[in-house]
Amino acid sequence: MAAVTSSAAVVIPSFTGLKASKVTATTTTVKVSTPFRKFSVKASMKDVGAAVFATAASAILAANAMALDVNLGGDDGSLVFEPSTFSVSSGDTIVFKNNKGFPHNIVFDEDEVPGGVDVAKISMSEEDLLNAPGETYSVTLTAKGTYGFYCSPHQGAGMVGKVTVN
Ligand SMILES: [Cu+2]
Repeated sequence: MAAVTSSAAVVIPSFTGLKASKVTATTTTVKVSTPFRKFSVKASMKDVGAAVFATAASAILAANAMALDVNLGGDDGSLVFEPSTFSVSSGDTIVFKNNKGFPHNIVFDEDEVPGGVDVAKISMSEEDLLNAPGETYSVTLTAKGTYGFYCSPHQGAGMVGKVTVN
């Protein structure tokens, strides 16, 4: 009879990116009766290490994708996107959020998007409206270039915007 004692302390980054939670495995004593069993214990510890590495890599990827918040309506009630002209990186998510002066919506202008982009896939429908305070519409743009967009109820009042995807 042989006794194998092992303990492992691993730090796993959480997906919020800021806090790290520490997970400490309890000390385990495994009585191994054959060399084969001893080999399986070592293999499982190696798997734990691989899992930690994969988690850290995912956290790094998640941290690279950004989200930009755009207010729908200025704090003073003006009918604008805030900001109205901005840049994002390909793959970033833009979160449009109802602030003041709603209902609003977000429609991309088919004459002002990079070639090959289907505006129907990234726009709300002209009739769809964000009616509630804080309601959001999110869109992730990948094709590089400049996109024009507007709020259909307030386009005439100047509620238009432009985003450049780099
Ligand atoms: Cu509007």
